[in-house]
Amino acid sequence: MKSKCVACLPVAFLFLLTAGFFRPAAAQSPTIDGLLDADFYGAPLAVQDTPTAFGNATNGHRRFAVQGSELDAAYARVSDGYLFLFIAGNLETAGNGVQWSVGNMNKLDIFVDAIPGGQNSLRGDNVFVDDGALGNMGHWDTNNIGLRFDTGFEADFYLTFYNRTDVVPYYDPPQVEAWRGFLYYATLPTGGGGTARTLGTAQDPTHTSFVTTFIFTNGVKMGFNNANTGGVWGTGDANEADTSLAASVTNGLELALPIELFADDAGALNDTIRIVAFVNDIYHRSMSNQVLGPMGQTSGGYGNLGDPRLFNFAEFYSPGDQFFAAANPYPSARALLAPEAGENDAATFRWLGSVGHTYVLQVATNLAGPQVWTDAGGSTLATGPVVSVIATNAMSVNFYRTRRLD
Ligand SMILES: [Ca+2]
Ligand SMILES: [Ca+2]
Ligand SMILES: [Ca+2]
Repeated sequence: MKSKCVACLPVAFLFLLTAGFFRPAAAQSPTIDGLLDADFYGAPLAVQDTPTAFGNATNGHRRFAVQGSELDAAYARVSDGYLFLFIAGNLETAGNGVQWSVGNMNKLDIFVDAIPGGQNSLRGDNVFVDDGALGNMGHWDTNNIGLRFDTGFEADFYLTFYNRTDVVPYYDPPQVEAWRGFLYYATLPTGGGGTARTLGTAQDPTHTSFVTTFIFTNGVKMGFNNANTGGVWGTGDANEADTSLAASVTNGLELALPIELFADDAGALNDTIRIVAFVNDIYHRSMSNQVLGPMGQTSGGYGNLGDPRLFNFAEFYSPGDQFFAAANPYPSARALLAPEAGENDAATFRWLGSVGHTYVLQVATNLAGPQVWTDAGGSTLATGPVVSVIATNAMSVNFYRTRRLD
């Protein structure tokens, strides 16, 4: 196969940056189902070392975790335009007392540091999301005493997830509890404000049939398996100090998040994406001791972290880093990926794009003089972060560029 040439042109939309090499195969992706793809994710980036003071669930249902939340391990990998995130553990489901206990509506809070700037201490004027989550964790006076992260961790983005039931009509019994999951997102600009989105509401077709992969807006996908009964024990359990099972948990929350969600306005991202995750209460006002990276609490000193506005991950009582880091191979959420060679002089061109927008690949045979660009195919709607277009007759003398049409 001849080497193909790809042009680098300052078009108003995207640049082609590569210079003529082909990748052998598409990057692998995990199945987004809430079960750990160990081969894909590799070793955990953080492992829990502290028993849960928010209760130890023992019922083992795929959706409903009764009376307990724990975060056992964190896995993350950036590939194919996504940040794939797997948080092993379980999150207490707030039932309605029909089939499932009323319980607590625990919430999983996730902060992401992926671009320069951001908030090392949460401001009080961030965007309203999930009934005021950020305001409840942010500054409450001029002394800057909102939730503080470890030194150097400046959060740029926020995600929160929780699960509960709705009571819905059925025939026998006449009412059942149907599971619901909610995922929200917000930006955390250095100067406050920001924007918020509901990424998705997860809902199974019936109370006995379960969706493997929830397809949300913005290209986000979610899998959730809440059946963990292993991992860390609860505080007060006879074997509470035994955290050796945390790394073996393979159930949890799995997210495929287009990296565009973590880019700046120009599409740029840091080469390392840092993440802190912890379990909070329904109002985001009372943090558990389930944090990744872990709190390192020792026997006799177990305890929840309390009001986030008064908590500081950089203090002596929070030793080590309460975050984990994933390498990011994409300098931009608009990056060109290496094209793939096909048969008969065809080539597949791939680039990162915005889900829901339409692109076209254009070709020119000569960059000297007046440039004539023609469409190398039809328009393509981005349904995921990687846009893929096959060009036929992709001669080595051709130059390609991509254009966003909307
Ligand atoms: Ca999986
Ligand atoms: Ca940052
Ligand atoms: Ca710390």
